[in-house]
Amino acid sequence: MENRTHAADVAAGETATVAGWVHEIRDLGGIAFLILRDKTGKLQIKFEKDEMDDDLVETGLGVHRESVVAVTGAVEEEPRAPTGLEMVPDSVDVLAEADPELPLDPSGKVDAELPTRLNNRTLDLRKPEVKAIFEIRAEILRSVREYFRSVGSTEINTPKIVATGTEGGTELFPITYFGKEAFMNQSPQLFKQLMVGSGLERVFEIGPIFRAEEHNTPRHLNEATMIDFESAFVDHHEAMDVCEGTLKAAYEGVAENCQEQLELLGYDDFEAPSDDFPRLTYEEAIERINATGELDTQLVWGDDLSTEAEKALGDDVGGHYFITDWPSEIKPFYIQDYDDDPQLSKGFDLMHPRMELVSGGQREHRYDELVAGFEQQGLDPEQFDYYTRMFKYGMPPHAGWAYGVERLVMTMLDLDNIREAVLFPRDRQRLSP
Ligand code: ATP
Ligand code: AMO
Repeated sequence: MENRTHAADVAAGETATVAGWVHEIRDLGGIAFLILRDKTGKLQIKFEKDEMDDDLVETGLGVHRESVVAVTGAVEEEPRAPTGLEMVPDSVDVLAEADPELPLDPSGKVDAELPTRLNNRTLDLRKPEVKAIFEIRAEILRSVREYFRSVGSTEINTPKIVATGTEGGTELFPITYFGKEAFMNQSPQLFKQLMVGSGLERVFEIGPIFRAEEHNTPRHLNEATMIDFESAFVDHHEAMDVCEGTLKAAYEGVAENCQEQLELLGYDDFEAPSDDFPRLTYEEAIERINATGELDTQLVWGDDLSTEAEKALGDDVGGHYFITDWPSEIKPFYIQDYDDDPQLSKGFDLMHPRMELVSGGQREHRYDELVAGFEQQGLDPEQFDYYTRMFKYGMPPHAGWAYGVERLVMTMLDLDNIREAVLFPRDRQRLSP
């Protein structure tokens, strides 16, 4: 619609055409109002029944809620209207009639459970506070891309149909690929590493990953979006610097450009973290967790951190923090170990007090050590030949990491369930919409 004006942009004294959804019809007898809603807000359309053409009144007031209409009329100042402006219509076009039985009330007056909301996501996203989550998500991705550009990183896209897994064999979705076994990609890990040995040196990817997680939790999805980073000629500490910078850039972008959305979500004191994130070694982390006294059984060196342990430490630290120097055994084959202590790896995690946000580390770039690592983890290096082969031809020292976008959105906005941060979540029960 060429001549369309958004609700928030109409000005008193002008004639305009607005188009959107019928949010509500309020009939007070002689006078009635159609409240029109579009992506920018709402506008009151006034119908004075005795003074207006009957057909116009019938069309404007006879239409069901959530129908799509275009209205042309004069805009006037009206202090009693919610926005201080109202429109006196000359014409009302019904562009799409809505069924009077709605599966979900987009005005938000009637609450709906999450499954109903997800089954009717289109209607759910007509609610400004739901839409706000996705506007913020888009701002996070915009700020992150801009930050990556500022540190000289090139955006790449890697295959999502692959021959091997990287993050442990059990979480793969198998598919048939012209009669051969193939998988949906769990992580761009091996491809992004191959790129640091290419002329690109420093890369990032924002894309989907697929994990056949059996469990149903508020923080796991079967299809998630990852922000991956990998760079040649950096160690794990330099990679953590970029990781921290990325998170701060995301928060700063949202603080700067999403004021309206944050208000809708009830934040009046949203602040980007400014202090340096503490970097605890794994050993310090378990000591600190044990000292909280929150766990029934004390952790010993070599244990992975349970959800309870992560929570105890998160409460103790009180903000974002890194855990570095993990036991080699609980980190994947591609993470480099310390030469002087092979039990210890150069892997790290970035933690939010509520959960893990990022895994990363310095990578093993030496061919012989890499192949030995495969064997130690019971993997067949032959299967990964497409990857290991390139380590014979000049693979620089490198490090990198990956964020789960939904976990970033979820922790930033304090959402209870990760599904709130995805338009169309994929979980154990949900394959459509
Ligand atoms: P990722 O799987 O990507 O590494 P994550 O946060 O799920 O991210 P895990 O190592 O899988 O990391 O799990 C971290 C902690 O969460 C583990 O200690 C594990 O006990 C706990 N956890 C994993 N799955 C579940 C689950 N289904 N229910 C409760 N806790 C879980
Ligand atoms: P990892 O497996 O820890 O590391 O994944 C990185 C981050 O991705 C997010 N994430 C998920 N989010 C929602 N649902 C899931 N099922 C899910 N799985 C993972 C988490 C997690 O911290 N290749 C390494 C990264 C690297 O070393 O560069 C990897 O995939 O926020």
